[in-house]
Amino acid sequence: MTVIALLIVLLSLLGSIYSDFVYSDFNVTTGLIFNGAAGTTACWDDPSLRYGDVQGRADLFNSDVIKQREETTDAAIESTTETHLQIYNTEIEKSQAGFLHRKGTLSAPSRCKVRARLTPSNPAKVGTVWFRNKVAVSNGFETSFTFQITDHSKECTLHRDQYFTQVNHRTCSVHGGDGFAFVIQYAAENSTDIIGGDGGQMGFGGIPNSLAIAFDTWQNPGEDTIFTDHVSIQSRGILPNDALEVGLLGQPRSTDIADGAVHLARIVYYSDLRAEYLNELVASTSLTPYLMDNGEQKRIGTLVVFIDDGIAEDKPLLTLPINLSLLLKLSDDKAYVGFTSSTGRFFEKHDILSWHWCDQYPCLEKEKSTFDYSQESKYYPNAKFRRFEPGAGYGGGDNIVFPTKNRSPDTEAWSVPVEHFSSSRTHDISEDGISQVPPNTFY
Ligand SMILES: [Ca+2]
Repeated sequence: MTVIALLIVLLSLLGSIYSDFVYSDFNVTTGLIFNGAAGTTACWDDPSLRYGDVQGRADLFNSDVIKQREETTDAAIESTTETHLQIYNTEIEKSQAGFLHRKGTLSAPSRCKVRARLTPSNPAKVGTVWFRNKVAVSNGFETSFTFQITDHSKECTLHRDQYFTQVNHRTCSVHGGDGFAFVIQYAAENSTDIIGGDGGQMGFGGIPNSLAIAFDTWQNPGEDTIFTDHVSIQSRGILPNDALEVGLLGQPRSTDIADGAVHLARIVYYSDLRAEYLNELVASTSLTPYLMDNGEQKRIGTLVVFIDDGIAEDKPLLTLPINLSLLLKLSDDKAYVGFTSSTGRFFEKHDILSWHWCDQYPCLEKEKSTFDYSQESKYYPNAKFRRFEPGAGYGGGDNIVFPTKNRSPDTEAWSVPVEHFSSSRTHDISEDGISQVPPNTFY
């Protein structure tokens, strides 16, 4: 047995130092903590799915019209904001499209596999979802997730003369905000209830000792340098994070985020410098303090963000050389990971459809190119999918042995309680979490 083979055996025996989990959907939320406006949704109101108070929390749809009025010496302007319906796309795009209008937006699907909805389509909401246990980050990790942004707000403006007698013109712009982020934070021990600021802060601004990979859908005037949807990396080290220019590390990169399509993102942190990705380098002088080794074991690493086709092609959207062990002050190299999002004056639904986390390299090498967009979240073949069989057992049948409080559409929850995790996962589930039927929802 070679030294390397021996090392691999030893590492596999020490498997409990690693974390590896997959949520192929969010029907079961064991291990997750939902805060603020965040919740799970099946995209329709199904009472049989209500096994926790986070289910349906973020389904809100802003049908109330928010009115604003401005008057100048020669004109009166009335604007209204509400959730846009896809059926009116053509009408707006033909004759009324105004400044900032985003073409071809989608309404949320009317049915879906249970997903995590970070914000509803409502103004000034903030939601966060954290994995309840700390996971190892500074020695390298990989995470993939699918997301979809729908139900944008629409602002329509009516321009009249100052006496309100004559309509000069009317314009409408469909464009929601503000975006969401994948966030690594160790604000404090057990800081899995933390929520950042709303609006342009995307739910992580204000969280200290954090790093965010932000998927920004709204250009904040004077702050965001890119006019279109973009991805940026935001951190102020141990200081409270900022989602605007103050917290920007490197340069943002433009990519479609809020066009209504399902997108797949993959974020990898290598614990060394990866020369093959340095063409996509976005470093700037703000990084200088973190561009160094921190002793023999903590060398400068490479944070790489891929999206959609770039994953299969191994072409990053952006690459940032950084030493996480210098940037963040962690406990045993571990931090909390999860998603944050917020809305402001304009709003949209920010949904995470699936999520895989791995800090044991190699992770998804085999699977990374098999994502099926028509199936949305089936990018991880090792994940076992739950199925719904009404009338056959728990959640649908006439078996009264099982408690009704935690009703779930899953019919085999008691026999395979951890099936939503990858087959290699053996830890990080609380003792009572494994034995409960179905597994407990932490929130
Ligand atoms: Ca922004």
